[in-house]
Amino acid sequence: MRRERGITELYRDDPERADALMLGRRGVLRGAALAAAGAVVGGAIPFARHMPGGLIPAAMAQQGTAATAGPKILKMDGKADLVILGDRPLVAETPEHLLDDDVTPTEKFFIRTNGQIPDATATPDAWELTIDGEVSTPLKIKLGELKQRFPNVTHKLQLECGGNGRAFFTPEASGNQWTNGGVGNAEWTGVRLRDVLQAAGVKPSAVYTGNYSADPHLSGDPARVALSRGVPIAKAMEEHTILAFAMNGKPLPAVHGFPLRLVAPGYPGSASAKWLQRIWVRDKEHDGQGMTGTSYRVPRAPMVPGSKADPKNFMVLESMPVRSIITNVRNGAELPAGTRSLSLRGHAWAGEKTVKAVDVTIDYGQTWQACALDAPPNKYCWQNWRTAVTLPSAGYFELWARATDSDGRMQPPVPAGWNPQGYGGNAMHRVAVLVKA
Ligand SMILES: Nc1nc2c(c(=O)[nH]1)N[C@H]1C(S)=C(S)[C@@H](COP(=O)(O)O)O[C@H]1N2
Ligand SMILES: [Mo]
Repeated sequence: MRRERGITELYRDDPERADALMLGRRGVLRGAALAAAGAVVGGAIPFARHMPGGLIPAAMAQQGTAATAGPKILKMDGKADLVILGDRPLVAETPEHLLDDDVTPTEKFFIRTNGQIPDATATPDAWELTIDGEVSTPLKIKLGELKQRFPNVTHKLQLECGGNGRAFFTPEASGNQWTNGGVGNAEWTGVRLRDVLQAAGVKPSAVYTGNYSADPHLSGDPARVALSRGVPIAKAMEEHTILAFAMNGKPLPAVHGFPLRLVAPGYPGSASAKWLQRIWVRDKEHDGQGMTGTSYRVPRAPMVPGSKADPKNFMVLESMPVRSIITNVRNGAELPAGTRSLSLRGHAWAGEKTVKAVDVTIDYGQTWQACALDAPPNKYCWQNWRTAVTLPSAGYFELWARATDSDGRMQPPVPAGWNPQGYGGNAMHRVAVLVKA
C-alpha cells in the first residue's frame, strides 16, 4: 500500500517532478532518475534499459491519479466488487484479475447500461417480442412460446463493450474509461435468432436489424430511446446470434436484460440488446440511437488524434479487435522474496475471428515467449492460454501479454486508430509485479 500512496502523493505534491520522473524522460533511465523511479515503483527496475521513453509504469497506470484517489466499488446484491465507471447510467467493469474463470460467473460480469434499468416483470413467459419490417409474416410471440417452439441452444460466448480499452487512448477519448474489464464470457441459453426470423419469413429486401428495448431513457422522457442498435442481416442469421433467456443456467438478472436479450457475439456489446421487445427488420442500415455520427462508429481513414471528426469518414464498428488479458496475477502484486518462476494464464479473444497465438514478455518487448493456447470449445468462446516466466532477480517487472488473431493482426503496445469515442483500443495488457528483495 505504501507504494501506491507514494505514487499518488508524488503526483499530488509535486506533479512536475513526478512527470519528469515518470513521463518526461527520454530514452534510458540513468543514475538519480533511475533510483527515483525505482523508489516510486518500490524496487529496482532490472530491465530499465529496455523501458520505452515516456512509458507510464503499469503499477500506476490503472491505480487512479491524484484526482481520483481510488476506484469506486460497486455494492449490489448478486454482484462482485466491480469498479464503477459511472453511476447514471450504471456502468461497472471487472478488474482483470476477477476474470480468471473459464466461464465468467454472473456476479463478476460487467454491467453497461445507457438508460434506466427497467422494472423486472413478474411473468417472464408473458414477455412479448415483436418481429416486423421486411418479413412476410410479422410475429408477436411470448417468451413462453419462444422457448417451446424453437430449439434451445447453449453456448459460451464472449461479450465485450465497444469501448473496452478506451482509458488507454491519448488524447483522452470521451466515454466511460474502460480499462480491459468491459468483457465477460458467460454460458448463454436461448433460441437462435435466425430460427425466429425464418419463422417470420425474411424478405430478400432485408438488410439490417433494428432493436428496441424496454429500458427507459435516462431523462425519463418516453419519446426518447436509450439505445437502439442492430446488425447486418447476415450477422443476425449466424448460428451463434441468439435470443437469450438464461445466463449461466439461470434466468437473466435484471441488470443483464431480464427476461430476454440478444447476444450477437464478436460485435460491440451494444449490439446485444437487453430487455428486448422488438426487432424491426430494415431495408437499410439501421439508424436508431447509437447507430449514427461517431457512436459505435470508427473512421474509415485514420484521423489525427484529437482532431475534429468528419462523420462522412465514419462507418459502423463490426467485429471487435483481438485482445488478451492476464488473469492470475493482479496489477501491482508484491511477490515474496526469492520468486523466480511465475505461472501466467488468462484468456484471449478476437471479435469474430479466432486467436492463433498469445505471447508474453517480461522485458518491455525485447524478447517474447509463446504461450500454450487452447482452441475455443465453441466459436466466440474466449480461449485460455498459459505459460510460465522466469524472473531473473528481485525488482519491478511488467508482464505484457499480446494476442494475434487468425488474420495475423496483433495487439499494439499502445492503442492505435484514435477516434473521438475511443472504440477498438486493444493495447497489450500490462501487469506490474514487484519481487521483494
Ligand atoms: N436495451 C439495452 N441493451 C443494451 C444496453 C442498453 O443500455 N440498453 N447496453 C449495451 C451495451 S453498450 C453493452 S456493452 C452490453 C452490456 O451487457 P451487460 O450489461 O449484460 O454486460 O449491453 C448492451 N445492451
Ligand atoms: Mo457497450
